Amino acid sequence: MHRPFRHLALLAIAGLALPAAAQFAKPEDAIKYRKSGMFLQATHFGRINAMATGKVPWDAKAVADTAAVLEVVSRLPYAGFVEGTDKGETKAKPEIWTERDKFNAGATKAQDEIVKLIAAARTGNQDQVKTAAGAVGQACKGCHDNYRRE
Ligand code: ASC
Repeated sequence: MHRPFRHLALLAIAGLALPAAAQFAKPEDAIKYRKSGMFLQATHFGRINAMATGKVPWDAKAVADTAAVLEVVSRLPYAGFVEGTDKGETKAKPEIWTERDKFNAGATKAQDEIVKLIAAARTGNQDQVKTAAGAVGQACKGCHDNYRRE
């Protein structure tokens, strides 16, 4: 490929990768971003969990619709855990950055369980959603116990 065009092609590929590696002007923006993502994730998971456990009347369509949103918002938080953002308005423990592989494994586990929850939500079966939601809650808790300050 002609040199300038090759560079343009590389830029296009980098552009596609942007959502996964969101760019932040300041460290505070990365912190705000991951907290916002976690908030949206917790809100949508909480809505499903409340119906799965019978705290709120079961509504299969609301569960499926909420799961569709969770599928997207659950991908948001992790791009915000960039280097140098363990200080400031955050409960994130510094171990996130010194045990990055372990932290990432916890994040992957949570995301895997969320994928199963979304599949369960599509079936409309409350028992399946309840089981899957329980596993998601455990995965969330596992990481919070290790990597989130009180
Ligand atoms: C939630 C939520 C969490 C997890 C965690 C599970 O609904 O906001 O952080 O579940 O409490 O133990």
